[in-house]
Amino acid sequence: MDTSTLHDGPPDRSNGFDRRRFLLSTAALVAASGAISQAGGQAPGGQAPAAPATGSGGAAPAADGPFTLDPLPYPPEALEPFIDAETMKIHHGKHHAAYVKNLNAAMKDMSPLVSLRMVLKRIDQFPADRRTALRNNGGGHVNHTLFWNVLAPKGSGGEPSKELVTAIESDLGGMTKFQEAISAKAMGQFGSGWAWLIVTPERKLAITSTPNQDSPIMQGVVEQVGTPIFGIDVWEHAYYLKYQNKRADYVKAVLELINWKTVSGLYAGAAAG
Ligand code: MN3
Repeated sequence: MDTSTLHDGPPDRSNGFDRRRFLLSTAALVAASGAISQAGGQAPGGQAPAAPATGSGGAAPAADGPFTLDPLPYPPEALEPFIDAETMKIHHGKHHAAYVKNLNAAMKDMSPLVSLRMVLKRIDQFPADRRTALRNNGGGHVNHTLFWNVLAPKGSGGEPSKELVTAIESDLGGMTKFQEAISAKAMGQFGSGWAWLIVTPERKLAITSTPNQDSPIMQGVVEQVGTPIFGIDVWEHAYYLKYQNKRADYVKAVLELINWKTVSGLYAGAAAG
């Protein structure tokens, strides 16, 4: 098990989001003793998990295999008017679900002790006939799991931690510069992809982007390796229904929805190594 980006701590259930459960599914311990499906059934501490977001795919297994599609951490309409419910339902219930289904197929017969994070980190070492499917669908799964959880309904995402504010100031030049830099990356990504806030191996914050479903954790694949703590999906499926070709308006809207509590927690974990 790769624990480089995990750290233990009390569950944070702000916004109905259980941080421990999220880390388990993001790190995607493949089958690791069924950790994902267990977490999906009952949150640690015996507290009932957040209600499934109806109509958005639920938590049902997408296919035979270790990966399941977790419900959205909020109802699909919760991000209105910035992101519309229909987009959220299709994005989560169809697009993310397809990544999970195809990921299960691509991981077939692989050791249940191999974590998805380790697979993605060493994606360049996998045989070509599996690499593409793992890269696209494994990346799609971890990227979207992060995305849902680093967003929160407007006004409920809290404030960045003191440590994160300090790092944003020292590494990125402050909050305004951060917003400008990630917006520029999101706008500059030609075609489908993601813009990211990452923690680099030197434990610095940086802004980067990846094409398609590549993740900054994919060594040997991406230009800048790091641990993503926030990302903006700039595939057209993320915004086209509401924003059509106006990607800039969508990017601006996403920046209104940052779940700073979650991003701060991810920063603390990544910065601690
Ligand atoms: Mn997407």
